[in-house]
Amino acid sequence: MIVIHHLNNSRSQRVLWLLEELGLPYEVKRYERLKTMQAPPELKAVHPLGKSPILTEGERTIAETGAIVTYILETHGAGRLVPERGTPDYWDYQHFLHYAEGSAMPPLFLKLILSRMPQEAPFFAKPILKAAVKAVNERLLGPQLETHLDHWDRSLAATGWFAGADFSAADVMMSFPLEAVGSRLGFGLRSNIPAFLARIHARPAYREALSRGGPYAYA
Ligand SMILES: N[C@@H](CCC(=O)N[C@@H](CS)C(=O)NCC(=O)O)C(=O)O
Repeated sequence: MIVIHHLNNSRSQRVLWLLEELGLPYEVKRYERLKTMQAPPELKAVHPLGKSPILTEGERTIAETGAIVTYILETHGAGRLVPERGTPDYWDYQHFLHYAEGSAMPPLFLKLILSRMPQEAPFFAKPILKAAVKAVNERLLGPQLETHLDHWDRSLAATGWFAGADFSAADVMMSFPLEAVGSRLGFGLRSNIPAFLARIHARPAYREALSRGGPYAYA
């Protein structure tokens, strides 16, 4: 049996959604974030990195969402939710499968961490930190995020999906960065992104995954 070690309000929600889309049986083992937002230490007993998601099945333990998604598709997917190998859609699929965590999430995570720093600093350091965070946002993260958002919007323009004419696991992987931006920052005038989110949030498998995963602030 596939077991997903799932942290509340986290990117792990995507894995539950993928399993629902494929109609596969699975168990969810839920973990609650600490006040610091970190994962509880019990997750380190499952995998040394102690982050969610983690998949276990029999003797196998896999961490890292992209690897988990690939494992599920290759061992239980029977070719579903992956474009035909070698086609342009397949390479778009590969791009988004890796890009979601490799390139889209790091600036979002950095922005979140930096936004918290002034609040948590002693009062005398707050003004300096605020100015430093503002400068990093204006010079580095802001322009980078604009480039990412344009890439998402343009990629969705033709079909409404990230890899070809059909819904695929690339859409599942990309859901979290889009939801994270949607919940904190917004998309400006880029209409293809909110349309994509509305479409995935209406899918029965997405709704079912929410009921299995518990609280999720991004949907
Ligand atoms: N790139 C990794 C990121 C894993 C990750 O950072 N997961 C977060 C959940 S959103 C987590 O466990 N955070 C708690 C912590 O870092 O202690 C993946 O996609 O699996």
